[in-house]
Parts: sequence; structure tokens; C-alpha cells
Amino acid sequence: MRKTTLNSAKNMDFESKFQSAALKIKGAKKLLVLGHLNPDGDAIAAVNVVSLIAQSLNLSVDAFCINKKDDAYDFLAFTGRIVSDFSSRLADYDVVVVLDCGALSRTGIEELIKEELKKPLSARPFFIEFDHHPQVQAWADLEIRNPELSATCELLYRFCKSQKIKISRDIADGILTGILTDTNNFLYPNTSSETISIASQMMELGARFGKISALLKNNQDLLTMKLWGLALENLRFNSRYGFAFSVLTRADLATAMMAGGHAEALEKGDFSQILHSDLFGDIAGFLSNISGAKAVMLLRQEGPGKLKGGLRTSHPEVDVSLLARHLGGGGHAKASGFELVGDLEKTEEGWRVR
Ligand SMILES: [Mn+2]
Repeated sequence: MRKTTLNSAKNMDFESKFQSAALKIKGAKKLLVLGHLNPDGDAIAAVNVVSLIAQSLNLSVDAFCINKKDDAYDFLAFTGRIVSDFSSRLADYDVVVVLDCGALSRTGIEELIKEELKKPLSARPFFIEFDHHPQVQAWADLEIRNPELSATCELLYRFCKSQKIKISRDIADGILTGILTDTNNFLYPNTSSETISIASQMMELGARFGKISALLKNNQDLLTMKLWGLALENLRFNSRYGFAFSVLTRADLATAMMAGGHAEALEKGDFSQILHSDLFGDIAGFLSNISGAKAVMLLRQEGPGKLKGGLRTSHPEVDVSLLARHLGGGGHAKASGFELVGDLEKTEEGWRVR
């Protein structure tokens, strides 16, 4: 009973935020849309979805994602117009929509945004954030965040529904791409029955499931593949507790950076390419599907003396957030995380934290 009341209050909250966002976007003279740096499918697709909505409203719209790769996601209608750097001035826009970024730093233009935010609202753009990552800091003028959703594109679907925005075939392709990317074709425990129902609605609207899911499978870069390989190599399984775990050491991260052609960043000790990505969550999500595993933990060396752990389960009766909270972290029943002080060490008996 209590849960229902809370949920409906929450939904009302989202409804009014969706309405404010729609009003701001519709009233924009010049709109800027951006996704996170080194964009994945959800980021590119979300930028597509919002830009296509703006286009259908005859708004002037620019879009960028820093370090966007040239040929990736070209099957989405607006991708060709998303540029890979930002060379204009934020002050030229009256509304800026930030998508799938988690932390402000993932926009790649954190300093520029912070400068704008110092000005009074009347003298700068209005910032709207749509995201499904846990909150790092509150900064946007309008923050629409729901960490319970599989993808930012799932949030945008709800935005379209709520504001009666027509979902064209191109927009449907975008929404489906975001969902398929962030659930790894429905393999991760962030997939809900609602996620699958949205995906099927997108197919009814003409979204190309076969094409998109095949393209996503073939769209993995070397860094990603290498990191997955190392996580699988280090994977151990405790059959007594049904507990699977893996680790990624600093050396592992460096190996993946090298394989991915990021030697230059590596030399500077800059691991942001990996640390500011969704890769760890993706890997932990996948590992939670191991047969017989009630829960899985992925521990990574974030920096010297600093470890981060991700916990996932696809078991209906297991709540990994209890363990996360015990370790000083937090999250949801199916996906949570924590931080530890320490370094990973390989011993004869296995991995240790020292
Ligand atoms: Mn995402």
C-alpha cells in the first residue's frame, strides 16, 4: 500500500518534470543536444531521439558528443549531423539538453558549463539533464534522472509518451538502439518487463530490431574486447555460496588501454577512457548470467589505494544492496556498488585486498 502511494507521487514528479522539459524545448530558439564523451549506443541514440524531436518541431538544433567515432551508429537518422567536438559558444543557445552523462565531467565541456552556470538564468542557456545513472552531483536547472531504468532512451520513451510526442520510425530506431545497447540485447538484469514491452512497441512502429542488434554486436572496439577478456580470465566461482567474482587490476586496465590504442593517455596516467565508461557495469551485468551464480562481484583498481566494486544479481530472491551497504556503498537490489581503500594483490590462494 505504502509502496503504491510512493510510486504514484514519484510518477507525478516525473510527469511535471517531463512537462517542464517539453515546454522549454518547444520554446527554444536554438537548441543544443549533447551526449557523453566517447559515446556508446545509448548516448548517440538519445542525442538522435531528442534532435529528431526538435527537428519535427522545426527547431534549430545542433548536436555533439566529444570523440564520437566516424562510422558508428550511422544507421540512425540524425547521427551524421552529430559532430565530435564542440567549437561554438554555449551562450548562443537558449536551451541545452544533456543526455546519459552521469557526472558533469562526462560532457567533456565541464569547465564551459560551470562558467555559464555562474551567470544569472536570464543571461545563459537553460540546462536540462536526462539520465539513468546514479546521481553524482546536482547541477542542471532541470534534472530528470531515473536510475531504475535500463537506458536514457527508456527515459526518453516515457517523456514522449507523457508529452504525446509522436514516435516516428526514426525515433523508434533510436529508442530501441539505446535499450539494446544498455541491456546488451536484453541480457543484463536491468532489463524489466517494461523494457521489453517498450522494445516491442518500437518494433511495431517500424524499428529494425534484427539490423540494430546485429550491428551492436559487431560494434565493439578493441579496448572493450580486451577488458572483457581480462575480466573473464580473472573470473572465479565459489560454488558453495553460488558467488562469482572477478577483478580488474591497474595492470589489466593498462593492458586494455594499450590494446585500444590509448598509449598516449596511458603515459599520462589518464585512465578516464575506461573509468568514465559504463564498461564495468556492462561486464558485471553479463557475469550475473553465469549458471548457478546467485550474485556476482567485479572489483576494480580505480586508483592507487582505491578500489571500486560492482555487485549484480539476476536471482529473484537475492538483494545485493544489503552487501553493498554493509561495505559502505549502496544501490538497488539487482545492481549496487561500493568503494574500498586498498590494492588488489594476487596470491597463491587467489585475489586479496591489502
Ligand atoms: Mn546509458
